[in-house]
Amino acid sequence: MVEEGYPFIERYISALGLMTERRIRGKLTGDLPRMGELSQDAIRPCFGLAVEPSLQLDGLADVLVARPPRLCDKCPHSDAYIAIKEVIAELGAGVRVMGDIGCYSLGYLEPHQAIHSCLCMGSSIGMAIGAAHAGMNPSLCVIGDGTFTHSGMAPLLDAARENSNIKVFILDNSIVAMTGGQPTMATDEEVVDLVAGLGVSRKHIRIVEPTAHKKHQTMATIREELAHTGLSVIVARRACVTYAKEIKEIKAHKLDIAVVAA
Ligand SMILES: Cc1ncc(C[n+]2csc(CCOP(=O)(O)OP(=O)(O)O)c2C)c(N)n1
Ligand code: SF4
Repeated sequence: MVEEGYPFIERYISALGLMTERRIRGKLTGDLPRMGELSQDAIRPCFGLAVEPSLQLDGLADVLVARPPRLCDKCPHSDAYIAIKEVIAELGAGVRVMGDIGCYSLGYLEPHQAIHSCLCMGSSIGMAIGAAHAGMNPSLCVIGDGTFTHSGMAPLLDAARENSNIKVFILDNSIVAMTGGQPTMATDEEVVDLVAGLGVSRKHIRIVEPTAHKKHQTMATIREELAHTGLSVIVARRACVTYAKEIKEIKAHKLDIAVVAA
């Protein structure tokens, strides 16, 4: 039984009593690893096949230099992180930014090293609320438009109800980029309306355009909201460059639906 993820089917089959006869082998029997990728090398021994020696070429390591994954060139998240980091640097050491899951999680790595946590979808806002309760000031977090509409709205409602002293950056790139460019549930003004609908004061919902050209404007907006004691949402709005074509198509399709509905 070669099953990705949790040994779900294997467990149900074992509940039928088949596993006691050892007819089925898999993760529960320890024949396959429970963690990591189900690579050919992990599976081959189950069929009595030897693991093939990995490719070793003299001097290969000099040519293929290992490097961590990184944001695409011209990614809007890069410009958002540059502005956020420059403002944070003005505040001195020790400022932490709660991160979330999406392309922008790569902001944890070099060259940005701009976020300091990454737990699960939607966790950044709740973590920032908790940190603010524990006395962290400023308490900052970043979340993508896809993740915000997936599981970030409930904690933002919480933050709005108690006017938590946190600064939430919604990185609205108009797409769910990390998982392959699926349509996002809300972008542009829809995000703003959602945020306002959850109870965040429109005065403290700010829109910035993360580009190198507008960096100083973005930084000024961040500084203004840092001076406010209470909840602020700063929407960094700029479309993902890699999925530009798909975003155009999705927006045109949405417009068609709106026209038909009207
Ligand atoms: C509970 C859960 N469901 C799905 C995923 C897969 N996943 C990883 S990132 C992501 C969304 C990223 O979209 P967005 O927040 O818009 O960020 P972007 O990648 O566009 O920067 C999803 C659905 C996950 N990590 N956890
Ligand atoms: S796919 Fe889009 S959001 Fe993701 S790193 Fe590339 S440009 Fe940035």
